[in-house]
Amino acid sequence: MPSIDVCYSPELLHLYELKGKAVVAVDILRATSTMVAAFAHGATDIIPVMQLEECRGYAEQGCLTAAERNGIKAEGFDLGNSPFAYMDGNVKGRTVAITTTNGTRAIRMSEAADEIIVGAFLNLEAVAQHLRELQLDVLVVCAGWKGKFNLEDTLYAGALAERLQDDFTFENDATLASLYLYHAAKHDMVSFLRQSSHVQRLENLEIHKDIEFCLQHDTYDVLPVWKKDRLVDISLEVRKLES
Ligand code: 3SL
Repeated sequence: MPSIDVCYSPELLHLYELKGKAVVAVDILRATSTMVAAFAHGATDIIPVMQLEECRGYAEQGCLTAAERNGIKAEGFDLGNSPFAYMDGNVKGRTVAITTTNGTRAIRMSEAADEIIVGAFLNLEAVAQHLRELQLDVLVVCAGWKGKFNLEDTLYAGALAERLQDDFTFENDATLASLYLYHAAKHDMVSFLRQSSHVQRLENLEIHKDIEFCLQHDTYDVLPVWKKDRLVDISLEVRKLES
């Protein structure tokens, strides 16, 4: 049986072997939730980058550019990091280059893995089903906040562990702790997260509806996977093969 393990921060990645593994990169509030929403609303591919300047450069190649720092849309970019900004047909058929404080960093720091999948509660079952088929050991890489632990990404790791518990072994206590936290939180995640640092940060920016949206389970079946230098939605390929 393959295993599932959880890395609570990209700063801890040096403790893990990524080769031979599938990484699920997660930044529930809000980067990976927003990427999933962008694919669900027709984005063709997403280029996650670490630096603002690099991201800005993609405008010359005809990409939409998106940037967030400390929860706020960075000046001079087409889009910020709210999932609702990607829903009015504006990203359909477009490539989006995006940089965020933590989420895009977690993705790019995982490049040594055999596969990188973008996870969110919004596409939880699509990711779980893909991992059951892939049969690789899994490492959930939580984006955290500036190198530190956060609750919402840990809850996602617990939710994924719950979905996979019959088909995967738990590699260590990080997976168990995530699962126990998820059990404690899952019936009312909005309340459970009320005291958490990033929810408080976002509430100060008055984006409560983003928080509620990002905590919804199984809204979309998109499956963003890293291919060469960008993320693409491979659920489209799977659907083509099945039809
Ligand atoms: O840190 C990140 O990558 C962002 O998702 C943070 S925020 O939700 O846009 O504040």
